Amino acid sequence: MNYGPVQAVPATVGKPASAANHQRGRIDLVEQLDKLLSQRSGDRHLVLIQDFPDPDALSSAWAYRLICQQYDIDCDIYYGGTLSHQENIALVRLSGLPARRWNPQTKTGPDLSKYQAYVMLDTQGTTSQLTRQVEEANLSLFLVVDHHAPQKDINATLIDVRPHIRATATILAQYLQSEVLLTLDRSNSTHVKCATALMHGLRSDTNNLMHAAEADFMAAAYLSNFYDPQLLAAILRAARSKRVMDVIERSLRNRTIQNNVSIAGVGYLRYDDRDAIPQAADFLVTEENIHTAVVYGIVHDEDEEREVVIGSLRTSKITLDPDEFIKEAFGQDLEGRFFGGGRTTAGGFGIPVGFLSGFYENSDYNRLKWEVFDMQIKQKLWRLVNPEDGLISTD
Ligand SMILES: [Mn+2]
Repeated sequence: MNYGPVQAVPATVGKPASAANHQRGRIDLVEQLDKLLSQRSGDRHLVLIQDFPDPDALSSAWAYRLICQQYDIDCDIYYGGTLSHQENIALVRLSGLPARRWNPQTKTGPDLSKYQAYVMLDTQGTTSQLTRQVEEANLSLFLVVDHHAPQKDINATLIDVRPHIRATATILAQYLQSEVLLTLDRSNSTHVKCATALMHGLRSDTNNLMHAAEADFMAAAYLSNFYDPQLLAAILRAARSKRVMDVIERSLRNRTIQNNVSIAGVGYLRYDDRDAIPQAADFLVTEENIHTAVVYGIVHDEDEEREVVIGSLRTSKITLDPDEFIKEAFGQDLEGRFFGGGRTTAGGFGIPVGFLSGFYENSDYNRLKWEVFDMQIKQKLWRLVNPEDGLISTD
C-alpha cells in the first residue's frame, strides 16, 4: 500500500466554530480514516506512545488496535521507557492491555521491516525516544492523534490534533461512537475492558472530569454504556509501593513554601520509581493555601549509568500555565529544545545530568552533586515565584 505524500490533512487544529461544524468535521475525519484503513488491509502498524505511558495513551492505543482488527490490520503497541505508576501497572494487568516495552539502548526492539507504517497516539513524537529509531527506519507516519498543543511540523497521512479536547481517549471514544470504524458490543469482554481503560484514561487526564471540556463529558457519557465500574474501581485501588510512599514522605519533609508555591527536592530515585515524583506533586498541591507544587529528583538508570533530573508541576491556579512556567524557568538546551512543558494543571521537565552522571557508593560526591542540582533548580523556580528577591533560603 502506498503511504506516500499527504493527500488530505483535515484542518482539525484549533477550536471549531460551532458544535455543528465540529460534528461535521469529526464525521469527515472518521470517514477518511475508514477509507484509508480499508485500503491498508493486511498491513501491520507500529503504535508509538510516550516513554512513560499514562492511562490516556495506553487506552487510546488499545482502542486503535481494536479498530484496526476490523480492517485486518495488526498493531503492536510500544513505549520506550517504563510503566511505573501503580495504576498503570494495574490497568495493564487487570485488563490485559497489549503494550510492550522497547528499550532503544539494548537494540532488542522489534524488526521494523515488518511494519508498513507507524502511528503516534497521545504524543507528537517529542515524548518518545523511539521516534528517532522509527524515523531512521524510514517508516511512514500514517496517523497522529493527540490533544497536546502542536509541537512541531508533522508529516503524516492523517492528523487529528485537538488541543481543546482534554484527553486522547475522548477522541478515540468519538471514533467509536461514530460506529463507522467499530461498533462496541457490551457482551464482548475485550470491548468492555477497552471502554473501561478509555474511561480511566479520560478521567485521569481531566483530574476526574474536573477539567473536562464538553467533548470529554460526552465521551464519558458514551463510554458509560460499556465500561465496567468494578474493574475501574479495582484499577484505582492499586496500592502505592513502599518506595513511592518514601518519596512522598521525603517531599513532605523537604518542601519549602513561598507565595503559595510548594517546592521539594527528593534526592536520588531508581528509574522504576520515577513516577513517585508526579505522585508526590499531586499530594503536595493538596495542602491548604498551596496552589502550585513542584517536586523533582535525580533519577538514576542503573542499566546505562545515566542520570536525569526529573520534575513535575501540579497547579490548581487557573492563571498559571504550566507549559509557559516550565519553559520560562528552565529555558532550552544547546539544540534549542525546551527541558519540559505541560498542559492544563500539569507540567514536567527532564534535565540531563550529563558529564556529572555516575553514582558512587558511600560517597560525598553524591551528596554534593545533589546539593548543586537542588540549589540550581530552586533558584530557577523561586526566581519566577518571587521575582523581587533573587536570593533563596536553602534550609
Ligand atoms: Mn493525554
